[in-house]
Amino acid sequence: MGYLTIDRKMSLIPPEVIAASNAKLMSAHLADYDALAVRLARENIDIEHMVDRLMTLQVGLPSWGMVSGGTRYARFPLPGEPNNIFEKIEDCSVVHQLTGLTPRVSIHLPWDKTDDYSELRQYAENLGIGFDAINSNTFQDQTGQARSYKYGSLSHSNAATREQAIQHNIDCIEAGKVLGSKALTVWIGDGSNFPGQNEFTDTLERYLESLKGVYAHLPNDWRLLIEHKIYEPAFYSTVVQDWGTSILCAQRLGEKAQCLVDLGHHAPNVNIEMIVARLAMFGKLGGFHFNDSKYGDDDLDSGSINPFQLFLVFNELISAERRAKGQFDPAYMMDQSHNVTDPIESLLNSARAIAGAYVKALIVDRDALKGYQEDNDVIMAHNCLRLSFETDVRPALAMARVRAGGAIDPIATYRASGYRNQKMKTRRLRSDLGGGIV
Ligand code: LRH
Ligand code: MN
Repeated sequence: MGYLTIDRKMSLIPPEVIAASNAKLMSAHLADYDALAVRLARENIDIEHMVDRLMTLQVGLPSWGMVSGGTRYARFPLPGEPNNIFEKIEDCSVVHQLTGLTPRVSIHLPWDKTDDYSELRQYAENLGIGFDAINSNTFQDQTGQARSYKYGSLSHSNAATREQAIQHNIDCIEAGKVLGSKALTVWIGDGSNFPGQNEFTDTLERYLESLKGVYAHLPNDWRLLIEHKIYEPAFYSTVVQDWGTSILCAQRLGEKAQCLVDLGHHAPNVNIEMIVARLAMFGKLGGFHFNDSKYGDDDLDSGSINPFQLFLVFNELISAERRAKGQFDPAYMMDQSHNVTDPIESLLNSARAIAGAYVKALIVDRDALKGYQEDNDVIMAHNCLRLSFETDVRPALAMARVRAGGAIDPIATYRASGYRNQKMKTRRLRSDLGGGIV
């Protein structure tokens, strides 16, 4: 997506803390690395090449995931959690410093609204953090807002309400241009709770008409990412309910419009990796919100419930990348809600799970797989994937982190730094216990 590499000028975890933590683990790490190198070499895989590829992987962090998340029942504050976008970016820089994998934050407006976005950009770049897709929000009403989104936003029956929602998305693009972002993610909660409440075609036509107004304001090098979701907050119908609706809208809007796949936005047991293959085949795979779920849109840590599915998604991504001969760069971002863990620790774990799925997909013997598929040798084809998934690639992940100035064991190093304890002393303790995602 043409994002510039940003050099961190200030490190919030003292490098000596990382060095001391790594020193304890280095000899075991190097022994494990050499063993994996030998194991992979037996399959003609050069581990150094894998590590080089891994060091190009970049995953955007969700600004709203830096605070203790909530459900409709309650949110339990975390002492030392951030209170504003500046503090959220501090925590993002810690995740990037320890993993080398997360150089950008995806912000949400107006949750992260600030008076001076160039000041915010400067602050973030000083900490080595850039800005990924901007997320608009027309699923909540803001104090003093002229028209309510209770019955919808971009698809609302009232033109003035739609115009208000269009203007908000345009404001998001304007803020993003100052921040150096290159994409706008549009997820709307528009839908209905009762049969008869909405006319399905009227609502989608209104949505498309509104999005045309937003699309017209996109800079040439930007993307508009359409995020579908099966249900919630609407519980009978959702205007952009599935990938089919999303791709048809993206095709209708134009080449800068693509589809974003949030792993938690599908009915249980939907074959998400096949959706990824389909969207890639038609050149409309624009990005991801990585997370995991067991029941609904649970926004749990990536790879924490169904790591095999995450691997199968990356298997399709590597296959699509080969087909696209390089013209392929979906925006990888996380979208998680950390209700009972320290968000930094969950994101450190999730970045590692995503990197693991990526490397395991890289080591799949695709020529052998193709042969078995064409020979309908079912077991051997399946085992091609199983073998890679069952390969312990952690030494390669750790080596990439070390070479990026990060930690062999990010969680242990983070805890050794006492970062959160420090923030408990300097940050205001939030008292809002109410429900809600943030
Ligand atoms: C909707 C969603 C969307 C965000 C929100 C925080 O469920 O996935 O991506 O705007 O979560
Ligand atoms: Mn999402």
